[in-house]
Amino acid sequence: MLDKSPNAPSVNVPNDLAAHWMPFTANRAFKKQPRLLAGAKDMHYITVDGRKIIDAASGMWCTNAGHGRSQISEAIAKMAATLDYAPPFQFGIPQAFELASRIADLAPKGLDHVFFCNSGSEAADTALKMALAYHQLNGQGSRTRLIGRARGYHGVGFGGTSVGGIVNNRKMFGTLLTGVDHIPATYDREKQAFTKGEPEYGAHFADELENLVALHGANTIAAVIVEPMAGSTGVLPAPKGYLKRLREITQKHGILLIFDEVITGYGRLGHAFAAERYGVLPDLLTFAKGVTNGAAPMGGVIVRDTIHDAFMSGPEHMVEFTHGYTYSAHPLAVAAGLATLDVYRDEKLFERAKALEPKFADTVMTLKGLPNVLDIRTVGLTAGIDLAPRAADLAGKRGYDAMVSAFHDNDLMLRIAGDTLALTPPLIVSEAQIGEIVDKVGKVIKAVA
Ligand code: PXG
Repeated sequence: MLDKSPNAPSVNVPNDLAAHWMPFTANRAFKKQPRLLAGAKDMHYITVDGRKIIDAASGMWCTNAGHGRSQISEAIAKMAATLDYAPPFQFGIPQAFELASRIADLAPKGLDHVFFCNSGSEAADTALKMALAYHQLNGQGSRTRLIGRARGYHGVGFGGTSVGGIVNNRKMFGTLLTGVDHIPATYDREKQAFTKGEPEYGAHFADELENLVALHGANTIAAVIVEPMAGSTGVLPAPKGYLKRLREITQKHGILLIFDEVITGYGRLGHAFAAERYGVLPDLLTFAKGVTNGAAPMGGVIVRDTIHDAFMSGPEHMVEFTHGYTYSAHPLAVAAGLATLDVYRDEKLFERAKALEPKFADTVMTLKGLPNVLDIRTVGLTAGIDLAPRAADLAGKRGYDAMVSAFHDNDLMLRIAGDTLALTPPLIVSEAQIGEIVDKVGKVIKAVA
């Protein structure tokens, strides 16, 4: 507890961790044995006690170009000194228009307009609201249902939580949005275990959408939102042909398709966006994280012409889409975004991810056979490693122990989703560093056996 007695110092530093209620964190366990970071450069974090930790998580799927990129920090510093803040409603900054054009250029042809916000959660909620409003404008206001997918993650807003399909993230929060339904997850361990890349089995999971259409009526469904590769739930790559089939079914029924590319965007799967990898054009595409290399909060939605244009009607002095954030296209985030895209382009990092994918997959697969390893999945520069739970009533404990062992005993940062370890290193990772990471993960897996 914070000591608020009159004689206590006004801030109980450096060891009082009580005031900061940490997000998505086991607060009590953390505060008993904190994992505190002080710096970062390239592939490494530096802890407060000066240890160098190899980052197998890109922070949190953010720093695709690695840490401490001076081009990005200098752009932020310059912008901070020049233009601290500019109102994004009814005013704008030239650089925001430039960034939007460059993002639209990176996106598949047909996705041409960019709406900025500050996070993946805001991007998901923005896309869902756009879908609902689009149908209203289009004379199809009965289309109000939103469809997500089991094991999907779309952030923590009420919209994203509602369409999300990770049960633990939903069950504390009441009724959420009404009219939401979910298609099943695409994972079947018996048929897919130890697959590199997209599994052969599972395109038919998309057909479940037809059942929801039959149940609810196409004329009540506004949009379907999916991650091309489900990240937070433990790295579930889309089965071959799955996304194409989802596109065909949504198109047939006039349902909008939203790709949540908060994780898959900006090179993670070897392309600017996963939509390109799969040759599937969604109607809306959300991004965040990698757009600024994590150096400033930013998210956004890339939108098809037809949808954007539907809004551009009515009196010209009127706001066309009654939605936005005080910090939409914040100057510091815009500066970070432009510098980040320069780095991605100049260092050909998306191509690099693609070239490294086979080596990464092969190296991670060498962990097969270690104690408790039930499955390993890889796609792009990402891998999920399922460990068996310690016991039926101890779900997530082995995974948690692995994260702790990685950080404290093996100088490794990884992400966990329950008992699944997720590896998602910066795209600058070298082949030797892939080997080093996998070697450390092997040690961690043995340590928690
Ligand atoms: N959509 C997707 C697909 C995401 O992965 C969000 C939306 C929400 O983004 P914000 O910026 O609001 O957090 C995410 C976030 C993990 C992990 O360890 C993943 C995320 C966040 C935190 C941890 O897998 N993804």
